[in-house]
Amino acid sequence: MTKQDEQVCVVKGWQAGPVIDESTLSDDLTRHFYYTLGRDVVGESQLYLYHALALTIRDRLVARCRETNQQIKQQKRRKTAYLSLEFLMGRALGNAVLNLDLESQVTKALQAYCTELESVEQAEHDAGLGNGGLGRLAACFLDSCASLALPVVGYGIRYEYGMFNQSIKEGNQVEQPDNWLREGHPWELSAPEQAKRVKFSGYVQSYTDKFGREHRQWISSQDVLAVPYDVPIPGYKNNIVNTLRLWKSEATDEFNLTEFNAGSYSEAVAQKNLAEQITMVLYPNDSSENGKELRLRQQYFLSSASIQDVLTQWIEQYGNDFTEFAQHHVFQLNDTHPSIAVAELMRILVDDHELDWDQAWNITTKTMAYTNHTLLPEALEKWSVSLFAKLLPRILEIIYEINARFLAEVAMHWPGDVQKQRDLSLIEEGGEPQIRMAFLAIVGSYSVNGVAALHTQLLTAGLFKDFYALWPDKFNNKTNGVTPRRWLAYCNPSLSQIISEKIGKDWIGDFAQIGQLRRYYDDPQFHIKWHQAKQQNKQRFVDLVKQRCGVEFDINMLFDVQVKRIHEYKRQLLNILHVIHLYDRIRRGDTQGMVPRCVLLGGKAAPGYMMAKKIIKLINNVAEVINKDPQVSAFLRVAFLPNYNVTAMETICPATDLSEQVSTAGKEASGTGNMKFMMNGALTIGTLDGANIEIRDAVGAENFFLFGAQAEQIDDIKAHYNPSEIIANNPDLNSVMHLLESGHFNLFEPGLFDDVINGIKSNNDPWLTAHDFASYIAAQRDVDKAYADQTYWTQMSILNTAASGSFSSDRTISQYCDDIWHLTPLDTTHQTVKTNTD
Ligand code: GPU
Repeated sequence: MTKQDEQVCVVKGWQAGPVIDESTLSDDLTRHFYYTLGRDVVGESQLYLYHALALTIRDRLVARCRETNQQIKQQKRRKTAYLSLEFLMGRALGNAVLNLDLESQVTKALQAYCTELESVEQAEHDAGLGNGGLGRLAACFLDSCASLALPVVGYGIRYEYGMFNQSIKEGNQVEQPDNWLREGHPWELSAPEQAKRVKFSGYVQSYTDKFGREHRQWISSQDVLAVPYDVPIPGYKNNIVNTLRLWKSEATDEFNLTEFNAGSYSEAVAQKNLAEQITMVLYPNDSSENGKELRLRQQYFLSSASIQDVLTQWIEQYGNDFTEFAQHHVFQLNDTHPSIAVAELMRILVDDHELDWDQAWNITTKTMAYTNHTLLPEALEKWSVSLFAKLLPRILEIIYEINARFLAEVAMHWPGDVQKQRDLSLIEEGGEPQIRMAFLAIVGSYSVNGVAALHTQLLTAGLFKDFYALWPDKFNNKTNGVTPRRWLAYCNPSLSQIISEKIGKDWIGDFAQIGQLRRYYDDPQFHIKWHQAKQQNKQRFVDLVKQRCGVEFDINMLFDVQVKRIHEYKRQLLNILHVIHLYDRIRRGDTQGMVPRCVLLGGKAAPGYMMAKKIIKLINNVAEVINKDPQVSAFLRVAFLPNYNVTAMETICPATDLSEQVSTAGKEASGTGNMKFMMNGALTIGTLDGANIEIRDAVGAENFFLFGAQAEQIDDIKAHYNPSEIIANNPDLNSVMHLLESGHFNLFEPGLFDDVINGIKSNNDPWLTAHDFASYIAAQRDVDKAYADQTYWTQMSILNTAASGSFSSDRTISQYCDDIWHLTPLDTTHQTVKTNTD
């Protein structure tokens, strides 16, 4: 090789220079289509074309990702590891095209195949590695971290099966497995050479080292291999590409071989299955725990592999000296699901690296930070001590030690108060002893945050008040947000276009600028465009509802939408009671002032949550009765959208007029769907719950339809709650209950909704449905009045979008960064692979 050849190698290689000539996107697409995938005909599904395009774009991501990582390493950057059992990513293609600014090039390249991006995108499966809000929040956060050039790595699980697919058979939810990897996942790159071993079972023994020091040792464990799969996370037009590292479980070789050599072939295979089971499926429970052993295995598997990964990288760079470790690392725990990481970091530092306890504890409590996402008691994780003893014997010992030292601190703070020690102990006694994971997370972290102002306030005044008394400075609020890239710029091109015509395009990267839109709230020309954009979006939505539900919606009617997980506290039931009330009015001929509406509900129920499934059935039965009544269809149409997911929301939120956020006050920690609707110009009908409160403050009370009991009133109301009396005194509700009780919606299935009816009528109804009915109906009447004046409605719609600036996850992440993480943004000008902005 000549000197000159060498030079060429370096320039073309990965160390310097623009690796990928941006003008060759077309060539790359064709190369991947013909050679990487070996295709020459574009099939009807365009699956291979999608794969070829994804690979073409991945090339561009990989180049930038390498540079981002190099910068982090070379500049010895402090960074955050975001640990989450869920990342609800949805599709990646459209988002990557937007963030890399490749739209015009992709459009051009696809012309050769006689197609367009919107059509090719349909071949991509949603990455549904999450249940709902918590998982989607993690996905929005990754987008914001990369867009703000922050060194943040997401750590999660590569579930073979994601969130189940929901279909509706005779009005009932049917679950089907989500085999999302079947046709391949072109975005990921595996790194088997970086696999980690995770221990399970076995036992602990003591040994004395040559200096006479006592140690504990976890031995005879059954190890499982954690193999990383990296998914690139592009920032918005800044050439930063972060990483989401997802772990897949595999059997270790020797663990198969022992059995195999002993002649037990089937046992060896069974063992392999056990190991591979760990990352087989996402648990489909939202805000509730089911205490299954496999779930605990998943939690430890993620926590251990991720902590090991960070420590391995540390040791490669700094050797065995951990004195500076806490200056360089933060672990953000997404709820308590990965909170076992607290004990795992202690174990590795103490057992494997022989730090003394105090040093290790100092490092742990300077690096761990915990986010709480719920106050619901059924979602507060507890694991039985006996399960820990069997599965994670050494971790249990460490938790006991953490607890002993913590309780000594409690005793100092509240001398002689034994009850306080019981209340705050990491171990709940009485019956089967349980480990309180939230307490472990609080004790082990330097920061504890809630996800909306009210939520944080309720946490510090209620559930965590003693911890708040002990460590007031640990607690802080970080109101959630959503990424304006996916949730406005990408999913609502027609609205984005007219926004950009007025205020320029910078709002996409700097969402505080959306406030400038306020200037146009009464500009008649702008109103016309705003309305046109909405009508276009409504047409897409109509097509979706027609195709998926067989129900005919009309773009000239008000679109009233509630899409989210089905849960009693979210009160889809209250919504359907209103629908029944409208139906009742129409049948009585009382349509005065009624605005024609299309009501859409959608969401999945946890497969074991019987009441939630019953509510789905009720919605479907009500919809069927209403939709086939010709007398009603001019005023009211109702549909339940099967398989609500991230991709469906991308069509739904741009088309919605009215966003239903009707949870019982104090129950919804924040909500994030509420923010997506607001950004897209929907008005909210809602309770004073979670982030609704902040949404209303931002947009002004006059642009928000408020109803219902307030959080601080709930206890009083419950103390003398008598729904029968409420029903008797409210003719509207009485009439609705009568329709329900007479079996009007279940003529051939008598008694089907008895549980639902009894729930509403129970003096112990925790959701206070009957209580809030009247004010909900009144607020819905206000909605009709407002919608009847389209100019007024459009004004309010514009003001909602204009006031949504602070609900960008960029704002949220900046606050995490300023108050908790203390990271400095990467240098985006140092990235040599540049985005082509032609
Ligand atoms: N949330 Br805990 C979930 O989606 N799943 C969970 O397991 C738990 C909480 C939600 C909250 O219900 C919702 O109010 C919040 O907006 C979201 O987390 C993100 O913080």
